[in-house]
Amino acid sequence: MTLPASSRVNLERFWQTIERSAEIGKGREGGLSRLALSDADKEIRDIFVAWCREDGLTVSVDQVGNIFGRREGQDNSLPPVLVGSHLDTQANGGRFDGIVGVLGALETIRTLNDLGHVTRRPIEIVNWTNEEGARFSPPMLASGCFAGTYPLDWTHTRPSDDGATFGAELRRIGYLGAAPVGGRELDAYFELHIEQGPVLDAEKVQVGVVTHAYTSYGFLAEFKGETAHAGPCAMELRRNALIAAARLLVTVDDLGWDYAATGGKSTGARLAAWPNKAGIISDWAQAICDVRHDDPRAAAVMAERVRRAVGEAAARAGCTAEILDSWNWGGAIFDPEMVSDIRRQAAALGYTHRDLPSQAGHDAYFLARICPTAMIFTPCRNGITHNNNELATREDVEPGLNVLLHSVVARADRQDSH
Ligand code: HGY
Ligand code: MN
Ligand code: MN
Repeated sequence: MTLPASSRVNLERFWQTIERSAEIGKGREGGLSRLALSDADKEIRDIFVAWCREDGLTVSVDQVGNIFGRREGQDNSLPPVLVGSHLDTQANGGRFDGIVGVLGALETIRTLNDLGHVTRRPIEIVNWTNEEGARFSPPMLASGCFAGTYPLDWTHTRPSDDGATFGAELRRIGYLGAAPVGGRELDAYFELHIEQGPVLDAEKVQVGVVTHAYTSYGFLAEFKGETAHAGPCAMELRRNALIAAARLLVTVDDLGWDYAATGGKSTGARLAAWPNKAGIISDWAQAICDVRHDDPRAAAVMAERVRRAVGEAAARAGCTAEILDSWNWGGAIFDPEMVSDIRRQAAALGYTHRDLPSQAGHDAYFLARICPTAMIFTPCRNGITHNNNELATREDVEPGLNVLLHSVVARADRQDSH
């Protein structure tokens, strides 16, 4: 039995889940500050688990806190179709980034329950831990571990800048699950997400068909010097770690401007130093930065220039340097067949749609390493995001929700050999 083409999600029911989420971990007016594994993250996790159970899903939590809700299919020997995103936010985050994808997956389940439609393959919905990397570096930590990129033990040792570790915080909030992390077959992964760019909103296009991802390289660099008095210490004797980190970040910014004409980006994202006080030279500093480009070769050249700049900045400031952590994602990673079907579903549903790349990182980038994966974008106001003024309306998200519903079911019901 196929899903009636006239099937649609229940937009008001979805919007109620968005509004409930928006109450938990409030940040600046209109936004959220729901950092991974915080008390607020626990609160929304508990609500999400309760919703999953109310909707008849079997809930499991893995050893890095990823939450799965499983809906059985007609043939449960077949690998599941996975649908989801993340509920954690940036420190000054919005109410929609990641959240639309998790709650959109839940609404898909609820709509199938309303219709009494049992798909051929099982469907699982998922909330990935620490997508933002705002509390624990790197970003997409738990989906990366699920995809086999990051070892489990290493993942658990990730430190936060408030003195905790990822594993201890999982345990503290009761989400250190027993389920193995990854290592199981998935039929496909879908992620619905706000575009986090201005294109769909500016062109008044309803659905973004995500063709590929900007290639990104991220770095966490640590500098070590020596504390000394800001007055008597001669310039040639100074080993100022804060200056070394600052020099790196200025070089990274210049690099972004060098590539801006071809759409390249660079970000100096974090500078921490100690003691970082007046009158004394800091002997420790950390810097986080990243470079991104639509052309993988240009991105690789930018990354190489960052690696060189780490050593040059350290030498200029009389310090030593180490890249403690680096990450790389993006490229032509999405499944062409799934991308084509999303385009087909959008057209069949009568929505305006257009192809476009993703410039922000997403958990889908790691799922794409282990199974066929695709993303669907919905508009957000002027592309504002990672900002408490991030805004999407019911009208913005409804088309993407319905394309997600029909794309997921078409994939889960397909009658090919496996
Ligand atoms: O960095 C990123 O693009 C992701 O949203 N954390
Ligand atoms: Mn996101
Ligand atoms: Mn984000």
